[in-house]
Amino acid sequence: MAVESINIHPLDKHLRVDRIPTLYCPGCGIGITLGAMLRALDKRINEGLIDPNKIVWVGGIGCSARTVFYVRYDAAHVLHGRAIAFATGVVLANPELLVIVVGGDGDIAGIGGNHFIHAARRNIDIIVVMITNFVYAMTGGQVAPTTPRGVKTTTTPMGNPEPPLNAIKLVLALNANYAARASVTTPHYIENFFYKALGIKGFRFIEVISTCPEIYGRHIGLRDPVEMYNELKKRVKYKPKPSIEDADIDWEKGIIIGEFLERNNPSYLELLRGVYGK
Ligand SMILES: Cc1ncc(C[n+]2csc(CCOP(=O)(O)OP(=O)(O)O)c2C)c(N)n1
Repeated sequence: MAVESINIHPLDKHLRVDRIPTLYCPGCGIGITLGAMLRALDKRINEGLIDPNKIVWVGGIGCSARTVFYVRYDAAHVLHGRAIAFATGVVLANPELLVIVVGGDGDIAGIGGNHFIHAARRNIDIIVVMITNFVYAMTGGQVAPTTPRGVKTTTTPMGNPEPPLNAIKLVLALNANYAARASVTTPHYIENFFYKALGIKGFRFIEVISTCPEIYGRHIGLRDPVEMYNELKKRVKYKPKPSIEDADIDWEKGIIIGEFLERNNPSYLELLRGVYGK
């Protein structure tokens, strides 16, 4: 085998390999997430369902959002919290594009929360993958809207007094077409759900529960990458048809993953065409 072929990974064609190694910490789950997403995308491209020249990735600011920096596609690295707003503009300007947003729980559900709500309400034709690590990782571990109660972070040194926001429950209350949750300990579900989302119109949301030993793990006493991965793995349970109550995230009781919502409401582009008649 020629030396060059040994160094070619099957996903290299989707990646800006010149930008690798990434900035991610050892044990971070973001690479697992991106790998699973790219495997699903690869399948859809090979099936002829998606034109690789018509894909746009959009990320705000944060470790998770930075994935868009590594993909060999048109990509926009925009203001913190504004990825969904930017993605909405992209798809309205050119409805032929497949627009994928990747971001952290702070980016999507915190500072970008209003865009998130209204994109789901309007059923905007984008896919949003939110990587939940329960903290603002890139800036050093401040409390996020998803941080569980009681957890000590750099900005809640006495323990977080606030109840967390549940992004799946929020999406279920709105007009989106798809909502699923996976975990970096179950990459095949990330791949399956993203593959499914790639074949649906309207607003599609996937939450990926991630390990973050360097920042979140430090706060909860799981600083070791293997230990944090194994502790998360123990708690994650797949359920075929999870209910809205199953969406609760409780580290002690376990975290249910699965497809919480799948429907075929008219997407925003379809609603617009209905009004403009084209
Ligand atoms: C308008 C604005 N406010 C704050 C920041 C600082 N900032 C950068 S990333 C970030 C949070 C990152 O957390 P999250 O979105 O959850 O992503 P993660 O790094 O955890 O993947 C913050 C507050 C910024 N860049 N811009």
